Amino acid sequence: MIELKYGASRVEPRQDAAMQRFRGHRVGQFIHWGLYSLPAGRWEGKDVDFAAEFLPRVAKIPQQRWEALANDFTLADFDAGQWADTAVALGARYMTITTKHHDGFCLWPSAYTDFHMGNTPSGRDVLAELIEAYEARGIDVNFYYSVLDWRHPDWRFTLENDADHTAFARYLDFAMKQLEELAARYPSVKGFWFDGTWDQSVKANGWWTWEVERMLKERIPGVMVNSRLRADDLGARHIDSNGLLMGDYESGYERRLPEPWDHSVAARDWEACMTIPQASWGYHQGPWAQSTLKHPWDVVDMIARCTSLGGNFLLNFGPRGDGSMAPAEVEIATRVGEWLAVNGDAIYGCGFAEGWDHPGWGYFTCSTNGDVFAIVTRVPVSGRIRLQLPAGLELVELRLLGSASSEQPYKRLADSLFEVELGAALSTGPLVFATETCAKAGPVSRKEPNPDVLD
Ligand code: JFZ
Repeated sequence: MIELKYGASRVEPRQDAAMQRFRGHRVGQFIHWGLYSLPAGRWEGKDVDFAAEFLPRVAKIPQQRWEALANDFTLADFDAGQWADTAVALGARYMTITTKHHDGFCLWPSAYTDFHMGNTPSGRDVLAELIEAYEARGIDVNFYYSVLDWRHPDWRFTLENDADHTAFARYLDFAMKQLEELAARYPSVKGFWFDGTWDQSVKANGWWTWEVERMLKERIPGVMVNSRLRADDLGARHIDSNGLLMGDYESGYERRLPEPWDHSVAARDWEACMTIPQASWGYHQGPWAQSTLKHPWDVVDMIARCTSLGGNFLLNFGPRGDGSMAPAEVEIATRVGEWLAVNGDAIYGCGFAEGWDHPGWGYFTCSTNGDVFAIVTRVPVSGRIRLQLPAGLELVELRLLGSASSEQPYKRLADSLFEVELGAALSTGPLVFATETCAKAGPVSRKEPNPDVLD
């Protein structure tokens, strides 16, 4: 073990009530909203086929012209209740909103900059409105905060000389004050999701990331902090130089998920975040983004995969510049949420099913009571799946969630191998079977198929 002052603060995952609540959520709504939502990937009549929130950099927009967008951020169609309804429709249990993205614009009236929502025509405190609307519906709110800041004069990507060190020390002080401000103004926030911490300047100041985590936890008991905030004494990020997770959950999975058979990830808490279009977080109006929207069943597959490996899934929404949600995203949220309304027993509060080998046709998940669910997202061309039970278990019943008939026909192929005919139910999307099993009586033996259970 290397002696670290600013490494991980624990060896084992957190088990307090706030952590268990977060872990049980499994489905969250990410929201990227800011000035970039107004041009939405188009500048001077031309589509810029890159993530919409990167527009000022990619299109090299002069700073003054970017800042002038604040005058057009009128919130004509912004209704926090409607956003929260979208989260309810999705079946999300938490929401994470960009309080400040890389362009430095703040969604709250910060005392430490003029570049904020309070100086836009409406002057509304949208974070307060959102917290009220989401919490009224029982949905936790978390804050995304970009440490990287393209606008602040003291931001540095690298620290090359004394002047850089002095400026960047001022920057870290500014960001700390903003975070103290957010914690003081919105004390019911459940977590902070840090971003923009990958530059050498931040890695050289691991102490600051440690100090931010400590400060937030002191002020907001139970608060969650993602691993992306953190760097240790030696500049190692997410995982410290001793191999231990920093922060409360690992947040490195972005627009990619762990391999479905990689059970090793279940040893830690983690969260994956995902865009609805191929690659834009902010709303992008062009065909580059709009022709790549994911199908709701693809989203269900990802939710099931994350749950089966003990992780949360944070699905991103990019509301438009006028404050309205994009209808195509609301539609996808609704379809996913309808599936969760029927099949949520296999997702919420569930995790890795120990002993159940990854099946090619989908995933196994396990509730805290030990109930195991089989989620079928990749249907074999035969229309049948093979269900392999862990050694020592006997199948008592298979129940299709959302189905009127209480039992699903299956037949035994070998001792603990069963075949299930999926049949007509398939047309309704990914199927979920609740399995009921019991321990086999006597020593585990390889029996011949029992003719009584064959159809
Ligand atoms: C960052 C942002 O740049 C982006 O705009 C968005 O907010 C997203 C959630 O986070 O983008 C990243 C961050 C990390 C990786 C890739 C893109 N990564 O670790 O591979």
